[in-house]
Amino acid sequence: MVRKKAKRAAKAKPAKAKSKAKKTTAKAAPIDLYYWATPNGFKISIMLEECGLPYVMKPVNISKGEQFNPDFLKIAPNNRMPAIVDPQGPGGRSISIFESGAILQYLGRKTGKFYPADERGRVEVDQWLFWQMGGIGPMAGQLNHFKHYARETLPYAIKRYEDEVNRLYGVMNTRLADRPFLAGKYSIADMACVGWVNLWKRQDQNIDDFPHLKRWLETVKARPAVQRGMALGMELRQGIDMKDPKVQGVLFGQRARAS
Ligand SMILES: N[C@@H](CCC(=O)N[C@@H](CS)C(=O)NCC(=O)O)C(=O)O
Repeated sequence: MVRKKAKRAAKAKPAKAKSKAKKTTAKAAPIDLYYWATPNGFKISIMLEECGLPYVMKPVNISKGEQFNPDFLKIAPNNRMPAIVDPQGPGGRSISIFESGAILQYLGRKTGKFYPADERGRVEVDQWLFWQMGGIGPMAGQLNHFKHYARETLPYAIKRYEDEVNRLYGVMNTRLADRPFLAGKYSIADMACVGWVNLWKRQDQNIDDFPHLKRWLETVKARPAVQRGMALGMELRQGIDMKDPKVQGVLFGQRARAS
C-alpha cells in the first residue's frame, strides 16, 4: 500500500513539473499598440517598456487621417490614439482599450507594477493620473495649438493656456517638493506627465523656476525604459509638416461625422 502510494507520487511529480515548465516557456502573445509618437502615445510605450511586456507597434498616422479608419474606430471610437488590443485579456480573452489613462490603469492591474494594489496607494496615483488627463494634457495641448498651429494669432488664447500651464507646473513643483515622484513611488502618474513637461521650452516655460519639477523631469528621463518609450516611432514623424494645410485639414476643424 505504502509502496503503491510512493510509486504514484513518483509518477505524478514529473507530470506536474512538465506542466509548470510549459507555462513558463509559453510565450505571451504580444499586445498591439496603436500609436503615434506624441506625449499621449508615449504614456503607453513607456509603460510597456517599463513592464517588459511584449508588444507590436501599429502606427496610426494621425496626419494622414488613419485615426478615422473603420477598423481603428472599432477599437477607439473617439478617433484618437493610443489604444491597445491585449489578446490575453481578462478570462484569457482578447480585450481592446482606448483612452490612455484607462490603458495605464489596466496595464498596472494586469502586471501589478507601477500601480499599487492597496486602496490608499491607488488613490494617490489616481489623483495625479486624472490631474494629468484633465489638466496638464489638455491645457498644454491647447497651448500648443494656439501658439504653434493656429491660422490666426490669438494673444488672448495663447496667454490663457500659457498661464494655465504655468499654474499647473507650480502645482506639480509643490507636490514634488517633499517626495521623489507624484504619488511617492514612481508610478503610471509620472509616466503620464513626462511627455508633457518635457516640452517646457515649446510651452514658453522656464523649468528653472520649478526646481523640484526640474529634478523630477531629469530623474524620470534618465530611466532607460522612458528613453525607449519616448524614442518609439519618432522616425515615422520625420518630414511631416504640421503647418501643411493638408495635414491641418485632417487634424483641425473636426466635426461630428454621420454614422
Ligand atoms: N484623452 C485621449 C487623448 C488622445 C489624443 O488626443 N490623441 C491625439 C494625439 S496626441 C490624436 O490621436 N489625435 C488625432 C486627431 O486629432 O484626430 C487619451 O489620453 O488617450
